[in-house]
Amino acid sequence: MTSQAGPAGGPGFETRAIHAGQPPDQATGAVIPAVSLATTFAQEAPGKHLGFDYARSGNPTRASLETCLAALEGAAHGLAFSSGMAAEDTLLHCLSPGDHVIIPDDAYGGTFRLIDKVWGPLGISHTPVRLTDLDSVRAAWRPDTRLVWTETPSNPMLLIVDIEALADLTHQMGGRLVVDNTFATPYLQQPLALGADVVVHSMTKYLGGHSDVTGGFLATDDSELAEKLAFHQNAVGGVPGPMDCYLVLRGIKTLAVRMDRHCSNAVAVAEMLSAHPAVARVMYPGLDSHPGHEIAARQMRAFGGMVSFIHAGGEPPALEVARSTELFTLAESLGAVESLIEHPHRMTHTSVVGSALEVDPGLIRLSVGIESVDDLLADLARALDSATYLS
Ligand code: P1T
Repeated sequence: MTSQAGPAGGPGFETRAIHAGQPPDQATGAVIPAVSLATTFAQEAPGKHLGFDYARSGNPTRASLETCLAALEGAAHGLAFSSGMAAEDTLLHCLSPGDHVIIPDDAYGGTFRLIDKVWGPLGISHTPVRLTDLDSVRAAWRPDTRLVWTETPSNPMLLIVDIEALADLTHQMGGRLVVDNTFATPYLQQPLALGADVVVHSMTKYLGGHSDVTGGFLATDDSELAEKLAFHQNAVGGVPGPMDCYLVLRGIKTLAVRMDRHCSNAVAVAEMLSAHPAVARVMYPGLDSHPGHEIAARQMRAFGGMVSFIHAGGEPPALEVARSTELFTLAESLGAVESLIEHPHRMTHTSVVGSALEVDPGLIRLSVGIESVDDLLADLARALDSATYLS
């Protein structure tokens, strides 16, 4: 895979990942940013300071991260949060009671819970829509619709939404398009360049990359919206601590090389699963059989490290497979160097049970790590071969 040139011939992706927002420290020469623990900053006169006054409002380590990740998304503005959910919540604060949001019919369970259970009672309504079908988006549009929220690839069905086409439609209708880019990362896909208005991340996943930090991010080119978001970021206060910012900055430095390996391992896993008799259906955008394959090939550099599949025998053997792998650890979350396996219906997506987003109980989701691919394939084959199923 080739390096990605920067905006207008500027530094490439990998160079920005390592250097943007983090030049050597002028006072000491330190080549990595300091973890700046101060909660408050000396002022020369009231209101006159060196750019930071109080750590909730801003902190040098957070500023490095915000500059770096905004540069990777090709965004004019970036804001970091204590979790993906805190980022999403801050964005939703920019709506008003009476506003309506079109949401995907496949999305992270926590996103649905936030919109449905937290913002619903506060006057924000929503309609779940299959966003691969633009006619359904048109049909769901209401005069009070303000946002279309999408994930692509989506969690956990790995649906692919045509960002450019959805952005065009959203803008024609007078709304804004939000893309959760957690599964793809800016290395594989840059939604703002395709017309999206806001990018959301759970930094807990590929950006951190090592299952040791929780964080969230918003990126946008819209200065007016960025100002509102910064107001809410400070007023609500769901900000990351300096050590968390440092850990994400460190993770981002290796994002490109990690993603290359996640992607190649995931292709091998998806191909192996496709040929296994215990597997009814494999969802991986890199497979020719995936309905979004062509769109993914157009809007993504490669197809990502997430693979989902439905066990031919339904839930009982799916549960057996999930608990019997050895290298793939049974756990929620995704995007780190180690491989994870989970059962969305009983784990990450319990909050969507009974809604339009409910997932098949025979579904298993894999976060394919960067271990030796032969070991991963053998681990999965062993678990699938030993689980009983009815063909
Ligand atoms: O966990 P947190 O950092 O708050 O991020 C929430 C979030 C937002 N968007 C997407 C697409 C996500 O997948 C998540 C979190 N997802 C999991 C924990 C999971 O296992 O799917």
